[in-house]
Amino acid sequence: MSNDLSRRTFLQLGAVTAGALVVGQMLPPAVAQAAQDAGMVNTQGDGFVPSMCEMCVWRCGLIAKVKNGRVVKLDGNPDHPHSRGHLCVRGQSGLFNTYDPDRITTPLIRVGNRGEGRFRRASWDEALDLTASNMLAIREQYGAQAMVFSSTHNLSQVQFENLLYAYGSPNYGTQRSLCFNAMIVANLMTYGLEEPERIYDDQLSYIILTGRNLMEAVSTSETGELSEAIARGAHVVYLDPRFTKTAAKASEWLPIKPGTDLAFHLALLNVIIGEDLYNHAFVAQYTLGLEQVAEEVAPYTPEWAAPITGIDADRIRRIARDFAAAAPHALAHNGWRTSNFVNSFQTQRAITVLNALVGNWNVTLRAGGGESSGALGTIPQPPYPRISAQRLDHVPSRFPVVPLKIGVFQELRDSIISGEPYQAHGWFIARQNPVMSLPDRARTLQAFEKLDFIATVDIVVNDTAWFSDVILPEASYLERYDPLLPVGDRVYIRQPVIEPQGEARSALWIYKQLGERLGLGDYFQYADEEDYIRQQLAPLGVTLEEIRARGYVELPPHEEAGFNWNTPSGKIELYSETLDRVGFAGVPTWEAPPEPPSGQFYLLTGKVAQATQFGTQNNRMLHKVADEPRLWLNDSVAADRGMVDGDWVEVSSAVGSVHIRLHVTPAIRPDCVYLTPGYGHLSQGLTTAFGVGASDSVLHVTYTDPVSGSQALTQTFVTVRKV
Ligand SMILES: Nc1nc2c(c(=O)[nH]1)N[C@H]1C(S)=C(S)[C@@H](COP(=O)(O)OP(=O)(O)OC[C@H]3O[C@@H](n4cnc5c(=O)[nH]c(N)nc54)[C@H](O)[C@@H]3O)O[C@H]1N2
Ligand SMILES: Nc1nc2c(c(=O)[nH]1)N[C@H]1C(S)=C(S)[C@@H](COP(=O)(O)OP(=O)(O)OC[C@H]3O[C@@H](n4cnc5c(=O)[nH]c(N)nc54)[C@H](O)[C@@H]3O)O[C@H]1N2
Ligand code: SF4
Ligand SMILES: [Mo]
Repeated sequence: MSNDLSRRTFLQLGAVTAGALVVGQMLPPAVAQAAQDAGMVNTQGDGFVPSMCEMCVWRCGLIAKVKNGRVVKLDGNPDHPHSRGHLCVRGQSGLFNTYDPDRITTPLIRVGNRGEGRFRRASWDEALDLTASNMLAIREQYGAQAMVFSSTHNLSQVQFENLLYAYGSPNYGTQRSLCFNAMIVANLMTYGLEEPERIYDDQLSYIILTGRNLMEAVSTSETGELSEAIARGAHVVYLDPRFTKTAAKASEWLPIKPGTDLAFHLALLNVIIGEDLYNHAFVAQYTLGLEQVAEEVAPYTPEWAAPITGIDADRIRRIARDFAAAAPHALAHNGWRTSNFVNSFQTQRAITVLNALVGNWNVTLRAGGGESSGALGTIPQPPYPRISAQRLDHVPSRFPVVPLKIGVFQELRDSIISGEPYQAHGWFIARQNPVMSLPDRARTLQAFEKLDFIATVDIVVNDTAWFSDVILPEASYLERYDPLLPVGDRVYIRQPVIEPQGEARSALWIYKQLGERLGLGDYFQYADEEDYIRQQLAPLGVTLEEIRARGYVELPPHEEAGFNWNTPSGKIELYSETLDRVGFAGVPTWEAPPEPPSGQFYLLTGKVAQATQFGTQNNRMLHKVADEPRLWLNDSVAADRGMVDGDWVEVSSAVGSVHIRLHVTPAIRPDCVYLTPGYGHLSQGLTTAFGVGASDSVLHVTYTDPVSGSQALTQTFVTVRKV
């Protein structure tokens, strides 16, 4: 396209988009060319490009300000329902991840021993050939099942899954069992859907948050909606052993004893059923199993729950009555990373049943909006080979109600160590840091020792890459295309706003190259990233240029399919025969969580607003604004033990110990300590984060909820000793 023509196109576009988009000619050639093709050109060399954030999985819409080929500012896109014009502190600081001096700019191949961190630069051809030849050798010698694949939720995951299923391995590790399996499996068993959508409308007046720290563990749109509800005067009950920023905003903070949220919710059910406060019409029409629940919860009175939870019986009774009175404008929030104890599935079931009993469906909860990804084109591919090998994470044999796509990651790791039911030999890891995110870091490293080959796809040498044989550098989210993302009635694009650093390439490109070398080229029928997106857009009759210019396009209106509860009975299953049949309780039931022996503490983990998981501590801007990570210890306990703020302590669990300084505070229960996750990195390739703080993953013992497969992090008990 000639410059003239593209300038004309820009002028036309400017008229319809109110001049929102202008990308400069001084951009690097490939980006400038693409920008010109999309008609986003001006002569000053400055521009604003719409795309999507990836500093966490929420994917807010952003507008990148680009100057002379560099991103100089990131802002929220008002045209995106997640960001609504706002980016959180991590999103605003995202350019420091892209411009991290520790970015890997060429493929790396290990030269020293694993864990020594000695690598040499390699060409893409060499690194991809080496990866493919190892994967082929493993498949030939031991079968495809000997190769493990793992990745955390991201937009190119669809092609990651394509690679793994085409290769033929059943072994897939996702972050979900480390995150929200308990919530998802409970929703599936009760409503037949993974996660209901929450509605914070003007009338929502009562919210119970069970450890959902929305003010710090941010999901921009929902955090905003909660703030608005609080401003409107909604009553918020917040259960957390720790006084978080959400506790500070709540109407009441209940510093519940860890692991006893189940007892609290069972007592709410007891009052609501016992005092006949439930929604008869809704329960009769849509649910089954009230009698069984009523029988089960009869003994779980507030007086029963009070000594277990540490919350007064009167208060529990009042909350139950007020919640029911506010219904249907009342929401018991499922929580998200609800992997605290092996009874977390039961807690989640109790919450799902509570919501159903008060009939708040289609008022505060609704079945997800049914995004019409079906309207997008798909990339043609042959069918996958049949996979008959057993899975190393024991799904479904030991975890019959856990969906295969979700899995139980920590079990997969442990089977690599045990070599049972067979020995794994290779691990391909993308966009994930299991060395930090799985409990018991020493065990994860032990698993690595069992493997002949480890390859990682990342943007820096994260802790997992540090132990890998090959590291493949992905272009950052500001430097690449990903598959399109439908959100509601629109589809959004992530597009390169700058050139990649060095030779970094998109995951779409990396998986295709690898697929071709594995003889799986038929599964990757796209010429390049732009061709991939054009194939997705084809049925919409929209061009790549149009979506690049606006950041999104509308999807055609789709017919609302009549909604049915996708359970075996077609009703909300307060009692689940499915659970009963496989030997689990059919209704929510009390399971007492273990308690720390005298002198030990529950170890709490929990997000902070300025970091995402284990992947942003090396961001120099976020590093500047972060507090020094310290161990929270209750002030009266510290005084009893002769400890003061700033003391160095040794924290020890059954599996590890770390040194850290104390933060002495009244903001935590006396029987708990809290450590910020994401610090104590092993990789010296992270020059900003290395040496800062300590890792709670070193301390976490691996416990797994037998129903949902969730890890149970708060079930780790520690001693604290002054050093
Ligand atoms: N800034 C930021 N935001 C994020 C993320 C991030 O890394 N950083 N990550 C995103 C992701 S992937 C997720 S899953 C969500 C997670 O968001 P949340 O579900 O809010 O999870 P956490 O912050 O891990 O833990 C919340 C709280 O649980 C408390 N807790 C521990 N044990 C118990 C218990 O037994 N009972 C109760 N009631 N509380 C307990 C902890 O003290 C902690 O304050 O956040 C998302 N948002
Ligand atoms: N102790 C403890 N353990 C936990 C939790 C906790 O609170 N405490 N939280 C749990 C939860 S809720 C979750 S969801 C999991 C998360 O566990 P993981 O998914 O393993 O952790 P992340 O830090 O999200 O890993 C993301 C990786 O992606 C890399 N990355 C960033 N951008 C890109 C990119 O553009 N391309 C590629 N290829 N890589 C990129 C980062 O460098 C980082 O290494 O951890 C769980 N484990
Ligand atoms: S919540 Fe923050 S980090 Fe996550 S996508 Fe939105 S702006 Fe980015
Ligand atoms: Mo998560």
